Formats: sequence, C-alpha cells, structure tokens
Amino acid sequence: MKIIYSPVHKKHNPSFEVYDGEKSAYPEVPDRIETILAALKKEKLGTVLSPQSFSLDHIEKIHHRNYITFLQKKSASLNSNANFFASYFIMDTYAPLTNGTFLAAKKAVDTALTAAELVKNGERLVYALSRPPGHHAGYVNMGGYCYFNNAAIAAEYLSQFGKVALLDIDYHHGNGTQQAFYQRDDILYVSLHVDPNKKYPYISGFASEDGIGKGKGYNKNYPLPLKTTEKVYAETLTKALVDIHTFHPVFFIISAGFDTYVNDPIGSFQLSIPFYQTIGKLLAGLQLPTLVIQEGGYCVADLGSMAVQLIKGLQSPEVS
Ligand code: OKP
Ligand code: ZN
Repeated sequence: MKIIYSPVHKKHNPSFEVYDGEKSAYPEVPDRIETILAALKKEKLGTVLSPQSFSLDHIEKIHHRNYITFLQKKSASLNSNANFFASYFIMDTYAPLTNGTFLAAKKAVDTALTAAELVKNGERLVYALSRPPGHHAGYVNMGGYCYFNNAAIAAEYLSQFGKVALLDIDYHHGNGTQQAFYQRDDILYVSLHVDPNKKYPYISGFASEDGIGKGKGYNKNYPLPLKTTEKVYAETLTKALVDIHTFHPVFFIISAGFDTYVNDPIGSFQLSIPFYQTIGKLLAGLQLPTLVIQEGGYCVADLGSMAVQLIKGLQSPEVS
C-alpha cells in the first residue's frame, strides 16, 4: 500500500472551538495523523510518499472561487497565535482559521489528489493521511473542523476516468460531500452516520435525502441511532455495499472516520478496535481500486490501532 503524508498539516493547530457559547478544547489535533502514521509504519503496512502539488483549479470544481480566496487571504493575514472565527463562509463554531490553516488545508487536498492519481494509475489501495478533514466543507463554507472537501475533490478528479462510489463511514454525516454530488449520477455518495436529529451536523443526513434531477437515487443516507452496536452497524454496512455493488463503480473512495469507536470522546457508537478489521474485510469484498481518505476520529490513543485494523481488513484476501 502507498501512504500519502505531509508534515504541513501541523501548521493547522487551533487552540479552541466554541461549544454551547464557551471555549472548549479542540479535538482535531495534529497528533491524530502522527499516531496513525507511526502505527502504519510500525506494522509495515505501506510505503510513505509526499504529496505532489496540484493547481487550485481542482478545488474550484468543488468550492466557489471567492471562498477559496477568502480562506487563502484571511489565513495568511492572521498572527501566528490568532484563532479567527469568520462570520460568513462558515456553518458553525467548529472551524477557526489560523495562520497555517490554508497551507495545511491545501496540502490535505494535494494529499488526497496524489493518492487519487495513484489509484487512477493502477494502485489497488492508497491511504491519504489528509488533515484537516473535509467532509463537512461545502461549496461556500467551512465547518466541523473542515475547510476543503478532500474526498469530494478526489472523487471529482477520479470521475473523469470512470464512475466513483464514495462511502462515508465517519460518525457524522458528510453534508459537504452530499451537497457536491447531489445532482450527479456518475458519483454515488453513501453514508452511515449518527441520526442528525440527535447529533451534528443536524441539517442533513436524513434517509429521505436521495438526490435530485439525474442525481435522484445516487445519494444514500443510513442514519443510525445513538449507541449503535457492531451487529446493527455490520447489517447496515452490508446494505450500503449492495448499493455500491449495484452502481458498478470503477473507483471506490472511503471517507474514513474513526469517531464510531466506543471510546471516542465525541461519538456514541459501540464499535471495538478489532471491528475495524471486519469493516475492512467487508469493503475489500467489492474488489475495487480503493482510496482511503482520513476524516474524523478523536480518541488519539487508539487511532493508530483502528487504522491498522481497517487496513489489514482491506488487504485481506477475498474469501469466495
Ligand atoms: C467532524 B468530523 C463537541 C462538538 C463537536 C462538531 C463535530 C465535527 C465532526 N465538542 N461538534 O465529522 O469528525
Ligand atoms: Zn466525524
């Protein structure tokens, strides 16, 4: 497996989020990616490569030019210790801008695009260690620790070469990714996530949202209750895999969040570390060229183990 990683993500390190009107600790920390990288290396699961640099044109296919320019200019204008919450181009209080945010977010996109290009050129499994994550970032907004939608930009890129199925297994619904492809029939978006009536992002992720126009039927949401068990999760994932199989994609992208873990400080599901290998094996059953893109997951102590289990599952030979 090839792993795409750049240390530039560390330049984005906000000091706090605003939750219930109070400052609180920022869970989306640089150590998340460092610990995953260390665990993958220790288990010798892949070769680490640096991302290539891609033009902003790729980002402009998913985000409005004015939003991109705003992020770039505002970020660069900030002092090194500033945490700036924009009053527009933003959907919540979970996406502060810092001096390094644009550089890190751009590199996270380059990481995803480098991985996408490798998959396009015949690699079977590539892991993009993108940070900050992306699936909440929409056409004109940051939010939920996300600035540029890494997975959507990679999916858009790969769609030039064949149909793309994008499966989002983060605990939260990927509102930004859904929005990007809601009217498209060449990119299928399927998501398993906590019921948005109960948890973030609240505004989307309902089962009734299934696409519009020619995109009708090409968006699938599987909202799950708080405290979802492994049994229910596996049953739901099996349904999602039927959707993907029926679509006959050429490429498979996984928006991989580990906040479905039982000990995640933000999540509420009951998935154990070994269960990520079960998930990986189920996904490997599709036998498609696969791009894994990092999204959330906040139990830093166990992120490395979860990533290792997922990748071992994805690499396990098909049982037929
Ligand atoms: C980003 B991703 C608790 C409030 C958290 C924001 C969640 C963003 C999740 N401090 N609300 O999908 O993992
Ligand atoms: Zn999440």
